[in-house]
Amino acid sequence: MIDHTPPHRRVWSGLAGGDAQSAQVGILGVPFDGGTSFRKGAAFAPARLREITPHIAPISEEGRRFDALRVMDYGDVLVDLDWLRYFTAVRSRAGAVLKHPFALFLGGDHSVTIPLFQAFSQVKGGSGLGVLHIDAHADLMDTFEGHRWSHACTARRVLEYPGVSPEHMVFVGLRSWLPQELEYLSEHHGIGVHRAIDVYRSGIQAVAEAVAGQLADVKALYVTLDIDVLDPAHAPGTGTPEAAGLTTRDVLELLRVVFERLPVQAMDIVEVSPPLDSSDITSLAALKVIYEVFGWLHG
Ligand SMILES: [Mn+2]
Repeated sequence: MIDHTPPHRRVWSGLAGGDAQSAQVGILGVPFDGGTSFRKGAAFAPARLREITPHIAPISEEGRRFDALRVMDYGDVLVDLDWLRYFTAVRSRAGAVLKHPFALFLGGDHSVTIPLFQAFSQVKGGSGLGVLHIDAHADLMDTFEGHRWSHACTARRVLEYPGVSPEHMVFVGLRSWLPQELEYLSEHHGIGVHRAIDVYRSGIQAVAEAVAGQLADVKALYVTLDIDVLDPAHAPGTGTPEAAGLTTRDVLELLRVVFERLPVQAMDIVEVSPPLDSSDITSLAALKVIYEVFGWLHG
């Protein structure tokens, strides 16, 4: 049968395919939600996000076309019930994706950032790595519910990898805490913290400037975007929603500055839970961010 589907009606709006070597963006799905503490469903995100892409044109919100951008989708790391074996596979599969100038990872719950960042740290090597953690939660627990890989431990594990110093770790959007996280932050200085209330009071532009200033000398930046940083009005489909959050516009304006000024080489979007979503609002918010990032990468 001859396929008459026009390119923009294909997965990733026709941007995928072609020569793998020359693709500017590598994509990997990590459909795992075994690290959640409350409601699950993030394992369904990579499939749902891809499924919606044929309905989005490769044009930025400002009207810039990026249909010449090439992306290479490496599919998903299929779930394995052995957690250690799974994270080992994620780390290894992420290695190839990180060879592209930009790597995009689709979670999964936030625990998947643990092996993804480990791969980032191995591939990019040395020192001078930066992390921008955009989230309602700090994820700074040493262990949670008996495990060091809970999605409440992500940032704590990331800070243990070589190459990341506390002053190159910045949080934006925090508004929910556990006592041990506050203790950790009071004992470890240098980490950047911009709470949701700071964004509300100072405005996202001021916060974005502060973030870009603090991370100005990093060699390679990893952005981890937990969709629950958004107010539940903007992203209801997530496992641990927190009221009084950021708008999708806030996140776009923050990332616009970050992508303009800093060497972002990888980003993950985690905690989108399609079964908990309403009318795909949360998946569409994630895709809005992804497609604007595509536009910025294309220049
Ligand atoms: Mn979170």
